[in-house]
Amino acid sequence: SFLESLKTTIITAPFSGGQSKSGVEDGPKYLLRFGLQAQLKELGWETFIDEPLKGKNFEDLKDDSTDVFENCKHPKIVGEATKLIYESVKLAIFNNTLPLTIGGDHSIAIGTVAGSFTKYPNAGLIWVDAHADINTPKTTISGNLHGCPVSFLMGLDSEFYPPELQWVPKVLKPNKIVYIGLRDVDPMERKFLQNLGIVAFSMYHIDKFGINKVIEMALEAIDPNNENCPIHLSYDVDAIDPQFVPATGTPVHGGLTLREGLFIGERLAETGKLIALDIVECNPSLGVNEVHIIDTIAAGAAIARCAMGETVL
Ligand code: 4U7
Ligand code: MN
Ligand code: MN
Ligand code: MN
Repeated sequence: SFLESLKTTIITAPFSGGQSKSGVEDGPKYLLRFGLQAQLKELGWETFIDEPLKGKNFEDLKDDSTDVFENCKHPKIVGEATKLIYESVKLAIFNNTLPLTIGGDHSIAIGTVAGSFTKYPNAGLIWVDAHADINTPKTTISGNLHGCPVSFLMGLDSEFYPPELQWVPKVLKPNKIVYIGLRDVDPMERKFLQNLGIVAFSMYHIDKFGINKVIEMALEAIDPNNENCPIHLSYDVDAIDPQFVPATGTPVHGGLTLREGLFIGERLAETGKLIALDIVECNPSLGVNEVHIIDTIAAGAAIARCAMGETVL
């Protein structure tokens, strides 16, 4: 195992500037209120909390109509928030703790992956999501940067980057990321996946092979020569079907069952290779009723617990 002992830093990332809906910044507060920290302690983890965005008011800055670059929305605040998260993840990981970053929208993964790969350059990234999040400032239609984190980490179309995001180290090679759960991929994103030969398992593959086999293939893809590569898991809760996880910004039907979603975590815990974990896109404001909110937050917390060693027996 890469960790000497069970120590985790819960990094709160209450940030919504990577997309237009408000409420996703409350994800961390709800996950903590739900008891995530105590649950991890129960599993034997010594827990620390870091709040890199404390005292910042990124919500108000979302109204700044000058914070645009081409059709990219809010590059200044995304650049500033992700840089702070990057520093926090680096600190946590160099202090031999597992950074568990709770979002917030998925743009924060610019910071988390840049941070973890700084310590572990040969790591593999498992991206669990309905979406590929590999648009670039040039290809994005929505202009929402939560649909772009992977491209920044790879340096795709880097001549089109807003100045505030030019600090991002290009740490990710196409053969070191694998997707699980895809079902809503934009045409230009599909081109990137094809041209770069990125391994991706869509819902079709999960139906065809089953989730266990898909994870085995995913692990093999990022570490074909069995070199004990560390793993960063970036988990967008919208990978799971909206019937289980309704309170999220970009829900897409036809997703993972809750059990499939949790099995991914359980199986990765079993490898002992996890070095960083992100849980993103829980948006309590988008629950139509209280049950929607509880289901979504409970699923987010359960993913974290499973990936961090919770077992039934
Ligand atoms: B998420 C989208 F067009 N591809 O770029 C885009 F479909 O972090 C969605 O996975 C992005 O939730 C979804 O806006 C980002 C869209
Ligand atoms: Mn998504
Ligand atoms: Mn995502
Ligand atoms: Mn989303």
